[in-house]
Amino acid sequence: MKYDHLKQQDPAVWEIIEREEKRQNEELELIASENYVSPAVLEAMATVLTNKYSEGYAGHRYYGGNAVIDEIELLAIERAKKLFDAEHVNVQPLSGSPANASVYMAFLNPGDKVLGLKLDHGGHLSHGHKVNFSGRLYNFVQYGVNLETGIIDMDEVREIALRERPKMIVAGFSAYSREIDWQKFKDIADEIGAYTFADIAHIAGLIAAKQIKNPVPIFDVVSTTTHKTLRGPRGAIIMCKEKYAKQINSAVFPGMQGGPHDHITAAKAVAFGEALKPEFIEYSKQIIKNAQAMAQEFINLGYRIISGGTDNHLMVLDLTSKGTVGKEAEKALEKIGISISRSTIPNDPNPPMNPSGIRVGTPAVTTRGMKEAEMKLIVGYINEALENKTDEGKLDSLKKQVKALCNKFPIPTK
Ligand code: DSN
Repeated sequence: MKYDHLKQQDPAVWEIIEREEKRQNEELELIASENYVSPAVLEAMATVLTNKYSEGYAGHRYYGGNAVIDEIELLAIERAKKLFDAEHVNVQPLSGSPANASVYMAFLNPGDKVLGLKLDHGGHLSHGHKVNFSGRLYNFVQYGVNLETGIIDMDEVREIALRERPKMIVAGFSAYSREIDWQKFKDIADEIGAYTFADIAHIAGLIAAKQIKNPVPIFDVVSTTTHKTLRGPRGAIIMCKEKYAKQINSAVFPGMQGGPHDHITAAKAVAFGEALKPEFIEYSKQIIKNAQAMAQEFINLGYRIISGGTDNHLMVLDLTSKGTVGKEAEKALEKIGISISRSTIPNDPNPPMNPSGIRVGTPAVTTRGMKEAEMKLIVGYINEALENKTDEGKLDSLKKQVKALCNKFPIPTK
């Protein structure tokens, strides 16, 4: 990108951004929650819409001059409704955790009981971890995956739900590679009269492209970030049944947030427009094919994948049998130009800062146009780096190979 004014006025900031752009171009992004937005999404984010305050909703703002902003917000809503088959959409949440905080605020009182997936089994901090606002404000009880299969044990979910009788059940994850049985969650919730809340942040793009089942028509409320598989700007949306529209809107504003970020709303609209195109379906199919090819190659090389494979864009690798841990692996891979995130494995004996596993995902490399053959190469680089993590010469040569691969698959700029 050209940032002419920035370069001239503030070379210090410009130079840092240039270096990050270079890093992104020359390195491989395997962090499952990251992606590369299109130039159109980037352009929408850098517009004069950032100048506006628009607390409230279309037609009912607390500031004047919002007629044009109303149009962009309504367009984003209309596209999101179409994409997810949603009755009501709020496009104002600033990011995933504030979106989830708004959902809890809309349906719960502090102290209410909620059932969510444990963090070290693939859940998210905002699904009830004790250090997070969710675990501090609400009384979370947690379910996990079966330790043998690595798959969510729906019998256990039901057993806990019947015993604890939570007011809300949360389904969704940050590090889980299998399809979720939304209907089963709904059936369990119906048995006890609980609200159903799905956090589809990771898989929203795959759902929009109809490659993974959609909880929106089934669940009471669904949140998602917009920047992961959905490939939009950093932000979030909340979708719900029409009957909950008012309480969701009030929870987002004035409950949780002030003015929405209108430039980001515009970029969300652009991303939703892109996701409505047939090419996005092909992209999403390839994300999954790439993840499955990657998983198979890891298995071929003797890695244990939690749940034994993947149905989506990510997988969690247990590095125990490879004699290493998350932090060490992250460092070695950083040296060869591959970014991954450390990840806990179910019932991890190691602490979250240095857990036993890593999480890898394919949304970003798929955006670059890479396919199954490249996934095999990448797994080979990862394996060699982990097996030679103290051999600087070897790591250096791998770094060159990673860079050469990146040069063959530039980040799309058109
Ligand atoms: N930080 C995101 C992830 O990596 O999954 C979730 O918030």
